[in-house]
Amino acid sequence: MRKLAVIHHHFKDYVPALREAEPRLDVRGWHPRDVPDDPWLAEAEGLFTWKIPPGLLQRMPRLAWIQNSGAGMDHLVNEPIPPGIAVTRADGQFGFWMARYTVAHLLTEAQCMAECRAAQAERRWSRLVPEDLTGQLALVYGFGRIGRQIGRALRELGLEVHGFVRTARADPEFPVHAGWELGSWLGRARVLVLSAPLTAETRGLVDAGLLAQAGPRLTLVNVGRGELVVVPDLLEALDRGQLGRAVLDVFPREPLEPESELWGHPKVVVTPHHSGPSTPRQIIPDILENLRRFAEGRPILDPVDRGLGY
Ligand code: OXD
Repeated sequence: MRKLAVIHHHFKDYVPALREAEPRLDVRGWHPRDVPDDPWLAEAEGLFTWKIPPGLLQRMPRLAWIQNSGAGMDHLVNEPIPPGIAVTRADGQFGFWMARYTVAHLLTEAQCMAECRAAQAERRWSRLVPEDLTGQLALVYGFGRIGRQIGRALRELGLEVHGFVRTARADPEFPVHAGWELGSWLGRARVLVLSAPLTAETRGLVDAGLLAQAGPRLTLVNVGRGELVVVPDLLEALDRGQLGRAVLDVFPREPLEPESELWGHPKVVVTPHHSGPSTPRQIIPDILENLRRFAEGRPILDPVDRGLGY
């Protein structure tokens, strides 16, 4: 029976769920803080984890597969993972969740929700006209499974959606451009959604230079990684009215420091990295095929390209 170690802060949720999903596996789990000196670990061929505790890999000489418990891989980039080990990510249902998140925040603006609540509180009949989003431009930077799902949801609201990826490609569903073209589209955009992984190329993408090309109605939504945005540049651009609003679910340091200016800024919405909840219910359906393959000793599908970082 092949062994899958679960080293995860939510191992108590994941171990029974993984056992149920693939009963042919011997699944055992520990909190990353309490990994024991157990000879079973040296036998394990699989590892389900988020951050790898220091020294763990050296104790797992038979390891052949690491399943990351989320979509982002940036925390694994500098891990000394031997090249023969397949590493897979899970974006699970994140696309649906992040689409809901993006739509919720955009509609809150377009439907004048805050103004309606304020008027209600004053028992005032206010003739507020919702904004018509039809035909307005939505740019989604990072157009893999997650970005595409966000794009589809925005298209359902009537927006014209364009995707941005590392290398431009023909796409049957949406216009998809190379990332470097983003700036030239920004001035006309109503919303820019960041759903890209953190890589050397995307770090600091939204900086003063890019924001100088934005328009005052632009809403920035970041569900990717905090480091995609240069926060001081963003604050300055918001203060100067170079863009309208920022909805941020991710931050360079999490939890966001209590003293951060972002908390109290009138044009910023801060949410606690909750746009794509990672739970067994979200993750396991996405990794089922590889769990099966692992149990049967067959090759793992879709390992990440660690050179690219996703
Ligand atoms: C992820 C995350 O990458 O939760 O999955 O941020």
